Amino acid sequence: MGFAMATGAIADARAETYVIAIEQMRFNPPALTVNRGDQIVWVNKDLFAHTASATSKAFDSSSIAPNASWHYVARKAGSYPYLCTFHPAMRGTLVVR
Ligand SMILES: [Cu+2]
Repeated sequence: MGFAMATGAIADARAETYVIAIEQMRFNPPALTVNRGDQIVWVNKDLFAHTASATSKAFDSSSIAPNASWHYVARKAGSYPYLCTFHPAMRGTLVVR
């Protein structure tokens, strides 16, 4: 299913929400590809705070408390490596197409 060629307003009309769990010091899934207009929700399932911070500064959740979440709507295509600023070994990549 799906229409790989969908772009622009059509893609927005089909916007989806993706969840990235933050648990056990990892982003799960560590790599995610979405379309422009899609929403990504990072849900912190750990017992301490994390961030989802693009190394390019394109997005930055700032501190996400335990059991809290942060959402972001991807507007610009690109590949965005990100990390947790509190635990820089925690890394993920968001690809927006
Ligand atoms: Cu962290």
